[in-house]
Amino acid sequence: MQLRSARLDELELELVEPFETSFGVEKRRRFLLLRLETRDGLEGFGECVAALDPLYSSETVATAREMLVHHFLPRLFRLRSPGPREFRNAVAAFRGHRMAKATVESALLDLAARSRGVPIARYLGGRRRRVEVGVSVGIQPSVRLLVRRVGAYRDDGYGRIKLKVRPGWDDRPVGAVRRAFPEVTLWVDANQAYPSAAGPRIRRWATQHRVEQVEQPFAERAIRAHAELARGAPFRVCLDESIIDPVSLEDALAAKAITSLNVKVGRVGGPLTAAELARTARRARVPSWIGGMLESGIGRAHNVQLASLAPFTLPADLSASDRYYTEDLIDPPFALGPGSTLEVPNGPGIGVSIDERVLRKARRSSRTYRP
Ligand code: OSB
Ligand code: MG
Repeated sequence: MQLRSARLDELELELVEPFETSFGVEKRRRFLLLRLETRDGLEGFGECVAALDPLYSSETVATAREMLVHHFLPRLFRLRSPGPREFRNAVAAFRGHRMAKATVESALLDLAARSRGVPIARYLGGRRRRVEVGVSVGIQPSVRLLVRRVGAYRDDGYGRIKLKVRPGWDDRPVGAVRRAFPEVTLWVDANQAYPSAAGPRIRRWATQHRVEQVEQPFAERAIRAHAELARGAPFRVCLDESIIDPVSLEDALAAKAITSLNVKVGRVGGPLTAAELARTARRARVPSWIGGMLESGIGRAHNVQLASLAPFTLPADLSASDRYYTEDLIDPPFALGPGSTLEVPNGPGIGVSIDERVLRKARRSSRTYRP
């Protein structure tokens, strides 16, 4: 396989409604899309999950572009056989910038699967034809609107609800949702918003409202605080931002600070590492699931393919296209199926077709690079 070009588009998509977390409100997503083209006309896509502002992580659209253009694409163009493993090895010495690295590795994985004519799921050994999913519900203007929002998602068919929480938006809204929906599977995600000393209070309301999983309540490096919360808790303690590579996972496992692993391809530097981390967690009897970053259908198709792998046993943060965007970049869009599932697309590579019309409308800039 020989590369002909790498096109880097900057896109903007309007969210159907603002998504508020402990770190900010997002009304639209601005992101990079990498399209690799081979000499024989195959195309592979990689969506970069870095946002405009360094709030979820230190990477941004601008830092990702800088790394891609000046470091990662030049390394890619020097590979004799450009595959996901070869690329991962070629950039292993570069520190950080995992979201930018993951963009290239994902596009190469798409190409590798397409060149064999199989979906990524089959290429990696994934067996599931549908993956179980849930929905992540942002902080709302009021408790009443939150209960209404959750009710609408329940009516759509989502079986597992994840509520974004932060100090001041926890006990009361979570309790109201629990009372309105006594049987729903409830998770919460704080994106590091609590001081380590808040553990006992979190434990009290999470237990009282039968929360099944508490995700990243404390700072990325607060491994001891997460371990204290997990000890004897009637809920799982899930780590998201804390787990960025195999070493951080090994340390969290050894410290008993993690009882559920949120795997995001961008956060860990690529799909190969993402799959490896889930296998490591499974050996320690810690379940994994695929997290989301409000991806377009392209990034989501990558995630759905990966979620078909055996170690991903908990419902993913991957929802139907209409939960995120009025017009998605793929055709047909993702729709929620029976039992709160998304179908694993079975075309080659990511398995879905790009809607070039929507993509053109979303495009804010475009540059093409050649070997
Ligand atoms: O922490 O899981 C998170 C979105 C942006 C940044 C961080 C997170 C999220 C989500 C969205 O929860 C989940 C989704 O894409 O459906
Ligand atoms: Mg999270």
